[in-house]
Amino acid sequence: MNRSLVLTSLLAVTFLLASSVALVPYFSSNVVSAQQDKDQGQDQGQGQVKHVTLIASETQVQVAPDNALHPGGITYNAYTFNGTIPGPVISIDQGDTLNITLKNEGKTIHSLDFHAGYGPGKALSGSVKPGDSKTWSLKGEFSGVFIYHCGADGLNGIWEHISNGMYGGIVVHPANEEKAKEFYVVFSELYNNADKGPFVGTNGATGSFDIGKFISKNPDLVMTNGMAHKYVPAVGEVNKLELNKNAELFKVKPGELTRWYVINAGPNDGVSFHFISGMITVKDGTNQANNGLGTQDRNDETWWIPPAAGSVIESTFPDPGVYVGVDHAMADVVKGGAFAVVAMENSTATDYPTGTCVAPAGSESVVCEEAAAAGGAGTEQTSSASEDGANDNGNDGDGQTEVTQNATMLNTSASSGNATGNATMMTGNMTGNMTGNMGGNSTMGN
Ligand SMILES: [Cu+2]
Repeated sequence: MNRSLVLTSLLAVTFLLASSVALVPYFSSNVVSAQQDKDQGQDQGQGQVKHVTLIASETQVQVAPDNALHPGGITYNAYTFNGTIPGPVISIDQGDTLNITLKNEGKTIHSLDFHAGYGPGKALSGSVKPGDSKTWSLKGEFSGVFIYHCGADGLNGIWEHISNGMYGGIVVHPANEEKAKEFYVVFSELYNNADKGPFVGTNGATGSFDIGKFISKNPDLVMTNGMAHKYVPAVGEVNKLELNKNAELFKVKPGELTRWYVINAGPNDGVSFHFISGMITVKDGTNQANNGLGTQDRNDETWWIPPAAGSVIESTFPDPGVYVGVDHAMADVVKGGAFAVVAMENSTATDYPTGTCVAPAGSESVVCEEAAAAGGAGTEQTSSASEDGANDNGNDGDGQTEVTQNATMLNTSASSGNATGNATMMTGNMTGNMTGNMGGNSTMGN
């Protein structure tokens, strides 16, 4: 399939990254309790026993930034795991046993359904009443990335609980995985009874689930990691439309292998996953011959991810500049389903947008700790040509994601990993006038 006229026109779009990258505060309560059960240790060479706690609750979250499309921004009465949409990405190695505790701190019945395995009482928690908790075990037999989601009360209301934000990803690393910079991206739809549509928004109201919009499959927003246009500062090379002045960006080194654990939570529509200016290789399912991820598709353009599915997408971004991951269904781009990727020489191994880092293969922890380690060591990264500073958060050794700051800093770079190593401020500084146009005439800050 050749690139369409629509894509050609999109290729001409420049994402102006003039605004510095400040933190999006909505992950601030993304708390994961996780530890390895060291006393149990190795299970006869069959992998390790690891543990994760997910806390179900009802939480108000911001789901769209304040921009022309959504004046005043949009907040929503969400249902969440660990306080955020999506829930945290949980990472284990193939053969590991994952002990899961689901604590219900909400006011309604919740539950959990893991697609990474099967069996009643294994993949499914069963209903967990408010105030209760439940612990059970799942064996990571098959590598890949899989969704987990709430199943409500024995499926009664599952449609609303998923729509409201109760989903996340579990990564099962294969034994022979190639090293890559890895990211967690979850696409999903939102059906909001307070949302009056583009350029109107909610007039300050906080919305809730809209069953009518849901049945007619007409979402107001398509979100990446819980927010529309979360990672898209602006579109337009000549006529600029600012979409998110606080957008964090995905940063990579030109030419490095990147691996994207892309989940489509749906709940109704698929994702036509594509990198503008990029190509993708899809690895998913298990290749029995080498016990690794099976390669489904190589050097292709767009990959269909149906609702309630995840795909492992690999790509390299050969030249400095801006690339854009999209749900290539154009209505879904307008509704928010896109994210900017910047290939820049001074990208670091730990400059992840908040909440997108995945614990690598062989990690002791089920959540990402890499960024914290780098921050604690006082890692500093500076772009000499930068006008604006950008600050990311890190994960500390307890597996708790902590937003360390939310301020934009001009003409500075900073690293302030503190003594306990739980404050990482990687600066991925972008030039104030960095334009990465899709024709390869990118101006980079290096
Ligand atoms: Cu639920």
